[in-house]
Amino acid sequence: MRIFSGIQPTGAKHLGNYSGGFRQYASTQEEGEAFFCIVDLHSITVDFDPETLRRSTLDLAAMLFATGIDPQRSTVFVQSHVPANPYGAWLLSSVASYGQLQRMTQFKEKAERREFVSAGLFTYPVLMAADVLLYNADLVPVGDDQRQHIELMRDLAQRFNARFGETLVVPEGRFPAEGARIMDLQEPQMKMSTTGGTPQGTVLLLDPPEVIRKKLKSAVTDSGREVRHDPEEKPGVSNLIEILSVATGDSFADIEARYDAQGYGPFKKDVGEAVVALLDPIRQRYDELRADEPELRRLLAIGAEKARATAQPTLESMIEKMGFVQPQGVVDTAPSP
Ligand code: AQP
Repeated sequence: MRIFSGIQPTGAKHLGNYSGGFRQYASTQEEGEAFFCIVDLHSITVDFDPETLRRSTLDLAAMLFATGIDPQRSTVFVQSHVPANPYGAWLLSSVASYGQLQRMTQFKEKAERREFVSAGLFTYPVLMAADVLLYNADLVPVGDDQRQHIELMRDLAQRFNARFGETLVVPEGRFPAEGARIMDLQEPQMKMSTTGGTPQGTVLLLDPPEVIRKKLKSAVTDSGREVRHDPEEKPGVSNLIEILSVATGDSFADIEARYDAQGYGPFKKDVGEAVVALLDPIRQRYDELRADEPELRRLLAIGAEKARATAQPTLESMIEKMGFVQPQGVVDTAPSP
């Protein structure tokens, strides 16, 4: 089985990214041949700073390895190192409709929040589709916020195949049973997010333990004292139950039973400690890995080579089926005497 997922080197990664992204990458890599892509071309669809992008691309590589991706087993690469990806996106844009892209909720939400809405932000899901489809991926581990984009890429693959002949594998999304959508601790109606969340409500993977404890302690809870998973009635408490479940592996029922009638104070304290216990070793591994930049670059170069070799045949097949003429014969490029 082929597994593919991408993650943006935008901003500091948070507990939601861990739950829907990193955690799933580490577990799904056991199930087949996995590719994890640092999608830097996606990062330029919103306001960005080139120097920060350079730095955070390597930060993210270190975080992927720190959260358990094994470079011997899986391929980690940077999207811009593989020109086939944006090339494939252009080809796929011929089967993506304007109306369909307009309906993407992530686009609508992000567009609403900014004055300058780049064309890239609009066509982003087509690039995401190319990322996955060029690698013939069967499985795409992602968080809940990516459901619509997964549906779109499945649609594009099917439409391409119907129009030009069987070429692309139609992938399936894999969403975690718990923690598929971690919410902001201060505004639990909103997902925890890099660009749209509150600073106090967003637990960063590199936050020091005392900051994590403080953020969890001041998390918004709901009326009553009951620790019960009910996202409609109790969004704040339900989110904390999900977080505790992600951090410890305990079921919702076990958590509910344990804190029954104890009230929110001890519960929030334990969630804070569980998140510290989860993230502390990750932060330490991250610090070690991030300090060795030549090694990170070496691993990314190996990843890029494997990724190029995997994506190229699919791209060539798309090019061929779409009727583009390929150059033939030997072109003499030697300078004249
Ligand atoms: N709150 C979340 N709960 C669970 N999973 C989440 N993911 C993101 N937020 C949550 C998952 O993290 C993976 C990598 O996401 P990304 O960094 O590439 O960007 P994103 O999905 O746009 O999420 P962000 O980090 O919050 O950024 P913005 O603010 O730009 O929306 C994905 O699998 C995603 O589902």
